[in-house]
This record gives sequence, C-alpha cells and structure tokens, in this order.
Amino acid sequence: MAKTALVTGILGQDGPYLADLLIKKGYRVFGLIRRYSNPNFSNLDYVGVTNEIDYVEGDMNDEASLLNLIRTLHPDEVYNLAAQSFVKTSFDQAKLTTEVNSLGPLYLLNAIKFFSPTTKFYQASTSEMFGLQHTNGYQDEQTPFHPRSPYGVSKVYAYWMTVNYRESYGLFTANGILFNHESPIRGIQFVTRKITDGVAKIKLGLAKELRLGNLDAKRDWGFAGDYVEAMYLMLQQKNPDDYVIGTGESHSVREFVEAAFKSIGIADWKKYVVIDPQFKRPAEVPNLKAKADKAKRNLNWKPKVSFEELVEMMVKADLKRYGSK
Ligand code: NAP
Ligand code: F7E
Repeated sequence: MAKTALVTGILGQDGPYLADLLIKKGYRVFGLIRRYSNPNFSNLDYVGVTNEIDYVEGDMNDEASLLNLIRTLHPDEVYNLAAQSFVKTSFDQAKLTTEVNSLGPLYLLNAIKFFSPTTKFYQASTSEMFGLQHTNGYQDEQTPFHPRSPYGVSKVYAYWMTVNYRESYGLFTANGILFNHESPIRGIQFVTRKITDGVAKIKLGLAKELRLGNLDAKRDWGFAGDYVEAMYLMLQQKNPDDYVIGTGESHSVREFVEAAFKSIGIADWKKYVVIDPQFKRPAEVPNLKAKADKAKRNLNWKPKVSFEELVEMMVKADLKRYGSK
C-alpha cells in the first residue's frame, strides 16, 4: 500500500515542492487547507500538482480539526509547514503568530501521541531561532538560540515541544532548522521575491523604483526545491534527530539586489532603489550562515542550486509572468 503523508501549509511555498517530491516517491499526499471563500492554488499550479493531492480541511488554530484528521487518516508522516511565517508581521500580530506557530504544532503532537503514535512528525523550524547567536560566524545544531522576533520566539517553543515529545513519549519527531530558502513561488512580501518582482517590473517599464528596508542584513539563501529533500530525508532515518539545513554562504540584501539588477543588464541599481523605513524591523537578525555538516554526513544532503542560479531563476520567472500578461 502507498505511504501516506499529511502536509500542512500545502498552499505556501514549500508545500507544493514537498508534495511534488512525495508524489514522485509514490506517496498519497493529504494537504491541509483552511476554510477560504476563495482558496489560492497558484503555487500548486506552478509546480503542477494541484490535481494530485487529497485536500482535507482544518486550521492550525482549531485543535479538534487536527485531532480528528490524525485520528481518521493515521498518516505515516506529518510535515508541519503551516505557519504565520512573515517575521515583520509577527511584531504586530504576536498572539496570532504564537497560536499558529507554537500551539498548532502542539495540537498535532498531542494528536499523534493519543491517536497515531507511529506517525513520524517533521517540524519546520528556522534559523530565525538563532537570531543574534553564532559560533565563529556560523550557526549549527550546537549554537544556542536568541530569537529576535515574536516569530522566532514562537518557533523556539515548537522546536522544544518537538524535542520533548520525542524524549518523553518516544515519538519519531524531527526538527529541520532551515535557513532562508526561496523560489519563483516565494511569497511576494519576502525580500528576495520582492526584489525579483520589482526588477522584472522595472525591466518591462511597469515600475520606476523598488522600496526596501535594511540592505545590510545577511542571509544564507538556498532553493526551496533542494530543501524539501532534506525534510523528506529526516523522516527516513533510523533515528529521529534535528538538522541545520543551509548552503554555508551568506549574502547581504544589497548583494541580492545587485545580482538581480545585473541579471537584467543594469549595473547602476542605486538609481532605482529607495530606502523606506517602513520596511525595517524593531529588531533585526544581522547575519545568518549555516554549517550543515551534520546533514551532509547523516542525510547525504547538499544544496544543488547556487546563489547566482537562484537569483536568475527567480528574475526569469517574474519576467515571464509579466511578459505573458
Ligand atoms: P509560507 O509560504 O508562508 O506558507 C505557510 C502556509 O501556512 C500557507 O499555506 C498558509 O496557508 C499556512 N497557514 C498559515 N496559518 C494557518 C492556519 N491557521 N491554519 C492552516 N494553515 C495555515 O511558508 P513557507 O516559506 O512555505 O515555509 C514553510 C514553513 O517553513 C513555515 O512553517 C515557515 O515558518 C518555515 N520556514 C520557512 C523558511 C523559508 O525560508 N521559507 C525557513 C525556515 C522555516 P494559506 O495559504 O491558507 O495562507
Ligand atoms: O527578510 C531584510 C529584512 O522577510 C530578509 C521567512 O521565511 O526566513 C524568512 O525570514 C532580510 C531581513 O525573510 C526588506 O530586514 C530589507 O533582514 O525575506 P525576509 P526573513 O525575515 O529572513 C526565515 C528563515 C524564516 O523562517 C521566515 O519564515 O531582508 N529586508 N528590506 C527586507 N525584508 C522584507 N521582507 N522586505 C523589505 O523591503
């Protein structure tokens, strides 16, 4: 019989790439969607898996809906990708962020504990948990946490609950501590997609400027399609564990801007970029750089898409979107 996986956050960025991978591996994929008057399947359409998923309704804020799903589906694997994932919004909506990102995973863990203890659980943890902390300029599994936003704090809670349910009840639970990963279906608010979308509009004469916040922040950016493989691999190991996933390269927002403009043949990007304080945050994470040696060693995982390839892929996709309109 085909293995089954429940994927929360199926309509986001990572959900479609993960669903595609699991379907290719022969899984039956159940995708959690919340009630909308008009659900948006455009990311699933982009990846081409919209009609290959069994949709189930529920909400990370509604414990009973999650308990009932685990009780009835008994999935082999649960990938918890659902979150209020935008850091900037978490400063203004801290309670909502906590409910979805901290309590949501707790509800799923309890459902697994009570109704389906052999189900394996993946928690989408994040480099934002490290915040200000680093070990000689990078972050790995030993680096302590010092989150800098309600988002980061909410994910630290879920991280430790995931560890705790493994240690207390022997559940197979794993945290993927993923560094920033992007793609042509990255949400438009996140800085990479905002830049590639803006650059495409400027190239096609649809916009004159691009308004951004802190250009000095540095991130370890990889491709989402590479990172969902690591999620899958974590649940295929003999023993559950937590893994840092990233490229080991760190670039500033400024460098991303430069590379994106360069890809459309514009060297003097400063003419188009306006610094706007509304896009700055009350507290910033200055520099993230992964040391993913454990994942390389134990999971045999490594990223395939380089920084330059990622920028080009995203700019091209946005040019195509506008070009075809
Ligand atoms: P995303 O594009 O923002 O997608 C998040 C998904 O969560 C959306 O589909 C959203 O549903 C769903 N969701 C939000 N609130 C919900 C609720 N109350 N009930 C049910 N679903 C809800 O995020 P992503 O980039 O794919 O990231 C996936 C996960 O990895 C997230 O947990 C994120 O925090 C974490 N993460 C991301 C990165 C990264 O760089 N991308 C790095 C580390 C960790 P709607 O479509 O209905 O709004
Ligand atoms: O910001 C700076 C901003 O919003 C990156 C989420 O997926 O990755 C993501 O969180 C950097 C920050 O992502 C703008 O201040 C400058 O330093 O693209 P972002 P993030 O906050 O790193 C982690 C790993 C997650 O887990 C999260 O879910 O870019 N920046 N100017 C800007 N950022 C935005 N959004 N918009 C700007 O105009």
